[in-house]
Amino acid sequence: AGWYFYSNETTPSWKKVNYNSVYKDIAGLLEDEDYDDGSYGPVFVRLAWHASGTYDKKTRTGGSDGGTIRHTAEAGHGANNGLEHARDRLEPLKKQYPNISYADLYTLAGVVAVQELGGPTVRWRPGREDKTEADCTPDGRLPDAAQGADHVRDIFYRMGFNDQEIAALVGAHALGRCHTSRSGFDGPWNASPTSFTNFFYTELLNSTWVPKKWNGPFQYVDKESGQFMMLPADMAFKKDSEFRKYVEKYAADQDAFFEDFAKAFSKLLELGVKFPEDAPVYEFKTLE
Ligand code: HIF
Repeated sequence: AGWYFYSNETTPSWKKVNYNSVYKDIAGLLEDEDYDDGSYGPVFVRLAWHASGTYDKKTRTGGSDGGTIRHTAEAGHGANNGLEHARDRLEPLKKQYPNISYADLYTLAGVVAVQELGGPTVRWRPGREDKTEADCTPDGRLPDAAQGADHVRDIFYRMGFNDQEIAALVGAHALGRCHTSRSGFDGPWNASPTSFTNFFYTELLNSTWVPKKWNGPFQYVDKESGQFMMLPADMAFKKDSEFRKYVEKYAADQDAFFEDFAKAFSKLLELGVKFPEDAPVYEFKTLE
């Protein structure tokens, strides 16, 4: 006795965090009347997804584990433009809860945003560990919005999703907007970009989409008002008959969309993550 060099502290850092409390504090960061449509929720969802969507099932590389999206090497990928707004907004919480990993913080922020903007409960587990800049994935793993169904399938099959799951995920484009300063595209998908709804599907099917007349990248706007948009990759879900089956289902049945989205989004946030065996599954209660 007495010769142990290492500390006898054995509790891993992920166990020292009160995740219910982090959930509430992230929820408190959502609203800001000076940002976009008044909410950081949409960009939190995009951060969680871009942190996770680099996963490659063949090489078992990428994914949210490691929190590598915070490093300049990965943050600087073109697809990640604008995500500094989300990371900067969350940074004070990393100071407040030094034991949470960035990887857990960013994925949890996506869960909080989905739930607090009116979406389904998304099962989430803690225990991701942060890695170094050397673990960043190469550029090119996230989808290119200018392309169609074949490309969307290539990207999401690489992660291990099937057509039904891909079609369920894409409903998240009910949230937020495109920014010319980030992706080059412009506008929100519908009139309620801070509410999680099945409007992506209803708008896609029910509006007439015409090419936007402008000098920017090719995209669609709704013919009637010209205020709402679809990316070429979004339009693939209307044109491709296999995807369209699910689009029709989710447009008609919001509950089915919520249930399938929750499963697919939870799976996305866990791709490639080696969770500690005793990591509990959280189903956070939405506030109010
Ligand atoms: Fe997006 N997505 N996404 N996306 N995305 C953008 C914005 C958001 C694709 C491209 C874009 C998903 C899939 C795909 C969100 C969530 C998800 C933008 C605009 C582009 C170009 C960025 C900007 O200019 O600010 C493509 C090609 C995808 C494959 C089909 C996911 C399913 C829908 C996985 C997903 O969850 C959210 C939320 C936004 C809004 C961000 C904001 O700042 O408002």
